Amino acid sequence: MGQRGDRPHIYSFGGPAGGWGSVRSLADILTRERIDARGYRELLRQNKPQGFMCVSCAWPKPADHHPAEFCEEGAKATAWELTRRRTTPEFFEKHSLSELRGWTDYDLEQQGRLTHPLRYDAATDKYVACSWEEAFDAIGAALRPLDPAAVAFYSSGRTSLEASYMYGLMARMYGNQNLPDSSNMCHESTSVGLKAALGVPVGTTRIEDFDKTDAIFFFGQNVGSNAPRMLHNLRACRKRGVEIVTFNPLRERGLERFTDPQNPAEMLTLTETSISTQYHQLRAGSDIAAMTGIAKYLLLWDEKARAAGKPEVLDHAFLAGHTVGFDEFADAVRAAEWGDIEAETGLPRADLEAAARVYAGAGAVMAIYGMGLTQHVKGVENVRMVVNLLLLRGNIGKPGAGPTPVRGHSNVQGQRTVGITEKTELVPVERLEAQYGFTAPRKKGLDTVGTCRGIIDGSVRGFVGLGGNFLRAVPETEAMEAAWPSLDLSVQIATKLNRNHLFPGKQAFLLPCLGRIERDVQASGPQAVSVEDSTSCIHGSRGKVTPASPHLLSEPAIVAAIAKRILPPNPRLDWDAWVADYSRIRAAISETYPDIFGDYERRLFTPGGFWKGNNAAERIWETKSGKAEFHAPSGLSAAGFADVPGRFRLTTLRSNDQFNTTIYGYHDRFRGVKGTRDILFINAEDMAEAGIAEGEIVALESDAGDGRRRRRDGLIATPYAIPRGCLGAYYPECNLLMPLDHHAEESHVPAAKSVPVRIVRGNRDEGAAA
Ligand SMILES: Nc1nc2c(c(=O)[nH]1)N[C@H]1C(S)=C(S)[C@@H](COP(=O)(O)OP(=O)(O)OC[C@H]3O[C@@H](n4cnc5c(=O)[nH]c(N)nc54)[C@H](O)[C@@H]3O)O[C@H]1N2
Ligand SMILES: Nc1nc2c(c(=O)[nH]1)N[C@H]1C(S)=C(S)[C@@H](COP(=O)(O)OP(=O)(O)OC[C@H]3O[C@@H](n4cnc5c(=O)[nH]c(N)nc54)[C@H](O)[C@@H]3O)O[C@H]1N2
Ligand SMILES: [Mo]
Repeated sequence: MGQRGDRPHIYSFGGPAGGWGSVRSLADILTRERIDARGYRELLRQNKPQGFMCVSCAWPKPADHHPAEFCEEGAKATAWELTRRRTTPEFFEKHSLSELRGWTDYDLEQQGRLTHPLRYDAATDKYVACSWEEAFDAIGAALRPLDPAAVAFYSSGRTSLEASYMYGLMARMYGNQNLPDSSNMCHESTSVGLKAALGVPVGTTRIEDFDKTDAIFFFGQNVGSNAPRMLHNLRACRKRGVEIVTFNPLRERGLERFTDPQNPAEMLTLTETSISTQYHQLRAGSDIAAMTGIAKYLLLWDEKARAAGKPEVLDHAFLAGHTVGFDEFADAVRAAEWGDIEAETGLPRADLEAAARVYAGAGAVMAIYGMGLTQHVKGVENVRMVVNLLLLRGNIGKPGAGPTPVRGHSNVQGQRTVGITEKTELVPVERLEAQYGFTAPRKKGLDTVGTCRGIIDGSVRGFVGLGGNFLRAVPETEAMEAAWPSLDLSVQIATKLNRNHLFPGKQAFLLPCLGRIERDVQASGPQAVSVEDSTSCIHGSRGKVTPASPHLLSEPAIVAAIAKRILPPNPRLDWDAWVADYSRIRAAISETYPDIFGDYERRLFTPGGFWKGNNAAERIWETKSGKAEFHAPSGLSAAGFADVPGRFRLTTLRSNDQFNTTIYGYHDRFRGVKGTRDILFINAEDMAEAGIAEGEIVALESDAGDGRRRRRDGLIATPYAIPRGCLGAYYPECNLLMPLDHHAEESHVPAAKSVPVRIVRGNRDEGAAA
């Protein structure tokens, strides 16, 4: 396995995604985390009815599941939670937070599961064990006098529907909608873009659509690392001859070839399925241009066909009956110049013609996408452009077709469903008010960028984090780390130690909670929770493993305890009764959201989940116009800054050996990187032009032109198949290069996929520009 300190090693990976490499990588991590037979048994319960739902990605869990419905990444996430390592109060006696701030993300989480509630002791700069009562009382005493507008309640998308509902309700009863969440850094561009275009904030497809599709267009999602179970669906598509057209600046192995690690025959014969039938390495941030090029051909071919009396290429009946804005969109597409499209994408127009041919020839098209589209200044326009493309041939609301955003965290989509949002219009406030007898706030709350701004300018005074690693995941790392200690209160509810925990507010608590795989026993007996996957299917999840420590509380129990300290007693809301029996929380959820969660309890363990429904999938458009809406893009680039000599578009990447800020190891197998994460992926011609030698250590500096110095040193220049003018480097280590203001318009998702930077050679002091 790739450990830091192994000699950094860059090699050319010749194998497929999955395959023996995946089995080996998994075996390594199971050994390192000291997983025994019990742990292996748990893996077999993963993503099965009555089992637990994987804590890794949000890909659907099918009803007709594989004998082992997990992947390398899901198994790593399970092992990470089941580890037998422990981070105890004795550990904190030995290490001050100043010392721990010198540790890597990997080393911090590698200490294992947190075992006791901890209070920060400023005198010794250490965490010390405290009782739950002491922690809750102090948190209540600190929060009550604060202006509710000055407190943020963050949550990461792993938290269950039950805990999320309680958390959002608590914030609103406390007096704010400051509910930033990981979605604000992720698929918020989808939630905003799809909602405006189609009236639903989520994808319209379901797992069955893979059986009916004729072609898949794949934008900016790294399936092999980040949603590997989807490879099974893609492989099945390829076996039926479905075309898969991929747009990605990097050659990602999972999008090229795949061997099913759970198929012994394939493993033994080393059979591979090639995944993409076309692979277009466009420049980062140029997807609008690429789709404009495709649309140009479609419009052209349609005009010719109609003139010649041949079958039309566009679905005019659908356009007339179901859409608005087509003419403006078509005008914008016709007006775009080929020279500009080629310059922006770096692709010859023949490539876009080939992609357009596949699109025009397919009866049903799915468009699958991820962070490569959402994390740009024009991230919402990227999403709208996907919709434009699909609408041209009626590819929404019919079998085998539709937008398919691949959500990140296992319940990130579900959190929105039950009220984790800063936006009043997304919550049934009147119903909440009637249900609980209070006046809910109407003022828009803080999202992630707003919370960061508030922490930096001092207007946010209190922060509660329900999971996640906020400080590490957000942009502008240095200013954020500098400002954090001025908070009056910071509370972190977590399973493992991470960097955010090392930056305490004036008062700080680190509260250890149960993970989803663990048995959660409350007054009425063992409890289940639920999550919503990327295709809007809701699944029950039951943990069975003995908790990592007898002192852990569940997330619902922790939220309830804080709620009781900060809210006046309410005869309509018995927090203790909810914690005693989670079916009461679900009953409350179904009262607030009867259309989605009717008969919740009975349907909880439906194989494959129960579907919450999707109007756009039935061609009911709940948009302003009542139709599906085209959107003419404002320009060809999504980057949000001009190309000038020496300025690069940096795209920040996940390795195959991490889950967001959790670093499992130092081996990015598919990209051939071992022993280090200090890599700068760069085009060989760009290296030659700048005179940079392979393996040379360089730095990146922010080139945002805002006068602020941001610099990342110590990157190993590594020639890679990436377009000229683009660079790749790992998240979260490069977040310090991201300006806080560099985010998607409308959705405010930090624009992590094209960050303006310059390469700097030489050591820190010389700083000679390349
Ligand atoms: N194992 C594992 N699984 C995960 C995660 C993890 O960290 N590890 N994270 C989870 C979370 S929260 C999320 S949101 C998802 C993230 O999963 P993804 O959506 O796959 O996100 P990224 O890994 O950031 O990479 C996105 C891909 O976009 C490409 N790309 C970059 N810029 C552009 C561009 O401008 N255009 C196009 N077309 N492509 C571009 C990159 O090369 C990369 O292949 O995965 C989830 N699942
Ligand atoms: N540059 C750059 N920045 C990015 C991205 C990028 O692509 N590039 N991606 C963005 C995206 S898509 C996302 S989603 C965010 C991720 O942001 P977050 O969701 O905030 O971060 P994670 O790394 O997933 O959080 C890991 C921590 O969660 C805690 N944890 C794990 N399981 C549990 C649990 O069951 N309960 C509780 N309470 N805590 C738990 C552990 O303590 C662990 O250390 O980062 C964003 N930041
Ligand atoms: Mo995410």
